[in-house]
Amino acid sequence: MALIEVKVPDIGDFKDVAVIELLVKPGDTVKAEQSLLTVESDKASMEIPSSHAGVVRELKVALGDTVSEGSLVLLLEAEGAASSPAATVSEDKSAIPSAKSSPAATESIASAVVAAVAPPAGPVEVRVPDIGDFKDVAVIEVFVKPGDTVKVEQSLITVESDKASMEIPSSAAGVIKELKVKLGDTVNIGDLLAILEGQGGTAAPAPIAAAAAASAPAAAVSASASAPTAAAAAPLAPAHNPTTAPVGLPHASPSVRKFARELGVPLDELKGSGPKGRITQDDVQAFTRAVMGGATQTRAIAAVAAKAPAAGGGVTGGGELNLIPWPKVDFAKFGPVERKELSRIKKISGANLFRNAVMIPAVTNHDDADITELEAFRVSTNKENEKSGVKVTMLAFLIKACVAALKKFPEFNSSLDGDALVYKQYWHIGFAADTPNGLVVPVIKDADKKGILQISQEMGELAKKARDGKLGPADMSGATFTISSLGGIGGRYFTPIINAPEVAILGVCKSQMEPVWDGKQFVPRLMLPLSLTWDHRVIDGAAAARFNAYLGQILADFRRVLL
Ligand code: CAO
Repeated sequence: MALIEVKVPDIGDFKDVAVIELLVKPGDTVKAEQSLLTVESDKASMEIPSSHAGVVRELKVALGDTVSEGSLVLLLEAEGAASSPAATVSEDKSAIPSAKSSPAATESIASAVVAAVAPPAGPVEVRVPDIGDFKDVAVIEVFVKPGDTVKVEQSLITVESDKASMEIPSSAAGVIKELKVKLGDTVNIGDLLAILEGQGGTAAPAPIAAAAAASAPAAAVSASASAPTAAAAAPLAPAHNPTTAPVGLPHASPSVRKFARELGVPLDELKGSGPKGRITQDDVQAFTRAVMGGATQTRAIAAVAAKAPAAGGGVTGGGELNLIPWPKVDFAKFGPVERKELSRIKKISGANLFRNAVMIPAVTNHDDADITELEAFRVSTNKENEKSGVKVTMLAFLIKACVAALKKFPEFNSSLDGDALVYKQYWHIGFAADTPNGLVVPVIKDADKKGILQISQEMGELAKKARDGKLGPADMSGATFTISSLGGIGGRYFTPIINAPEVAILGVCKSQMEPVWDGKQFVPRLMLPLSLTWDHRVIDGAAAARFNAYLGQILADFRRVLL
């Protein structure tokens, strides 16, 4: 097998920087551009991406090592590489997509951030400096507010693309008179961030990590090491106002920040166990476990609990949720036990399910659909297509039927965004797949444009990928509605949990023959149990009942899809 040497690409003037995180281990499959490790100088941290896709054979660096451009990071067995025993391909630097450099791009971080010039007179405009290849990047943190006094190079905001996050420092010292950006805005080079009443001392406007970002566009960069500032906004922590949170930015790499945001973990409530108090992925997972196990609460949940009315009516007028602590039981006292860590998927999906169950006022409507004719059609189609190798499944019909119902009731295909509803003009349907490691939700994209055979085939491929643990983030993102089918297993009805930010989910159980009154007599019909859970902030009970009824009509007579 051909082995590829993956080396540190051109990372600007970063020299002898410490390896503070290893993001992969031998045996892991990595994609081109996937982050392999995080390095940190005293000014910034940066994730080093892989130049190739493949399987990690040997790590050549350890935590605490220092690396520079050209240092060997690991040996990779190339994906689909032609077999040539023990061949070692030395990586050509020009082939590293993230390492293309220009003279301007390789400017040193240190020189980019200082270069003091004369103090300004009167109001000073602070603009977004040259941030390399970053365009339309989102403002994800705002550290200051009008009236704050800031120093030169003090971080004002954090921006984030899909590859990196970086803090934008102030080019001048002074008092903030006006802030021109807010959370969620997108910014570009030259955009006005703030107007300061100058106090003397300005710097060349460069983000703390801009030089590094420009010289390594695919490297994720943040300047957390030197950052003074506030807390990240997190889904579980609406009470955290980033503009008023206490000073002291949580010290974590971009990937850990992203991971924490996905789980809804407020980073500012964590104590880092890494070097210099850096918050690691393990710290985020441990915090999630502690919250889920009841051993701790986020400040936001504690605040909600404190404000919630007392159980049973709250005659005291304030009250609490009165949650008692999670029971701590020494199970071994009662018999032999075995302790096993939850799988990674279970840990992540558990945190998401918990948030969705707690935060969404969800209601479930149950109904039945008569699929007698549809099942007969499915069986005969499969007989005719026996040789094609594609098995038409009931779930494929359900996906198509749901698309028709979603088109008729568009709010089921929307998401809440503050006080607005975002109606999606695309129909990507997720389906829950049971795997040995836990539940995953691959997505059939553009299901409205695909036929039953294509949907069945794609579902088969995605379900196999899911079982083999090979689904990538792209396979599991973008769903507008989800179906969870237990039809192949059994049961009558259940209450699926909505996959936020979607607003509804359909649960399906095993169909069975039932006596159905046709007005004159009972006739045997194949009935499919449907359970639709919906977000009551977006959908009303009547709409949900209509959605289920319409879905039932389509499943009973699929020709209605054409209408
Ligand atoms: N009623 C009766 N039988 C059904 C049925 C239904 N609603 N749906 C499927 N079946 C039958 C199929 O016809 C098939 O029978 P044959 O082998 O005799 O043809 C059998 O059940 C198995 O179906 P399948 O697994 O091949 O296909 P599927 O489309 O039903 O399911 C998938 C695919 C990936 C959804 C499924 O494998 C799976 O993982 N289901 C579990 C999802 C889950 O865990 N949901 C819960 C989430 S909430 O915690």
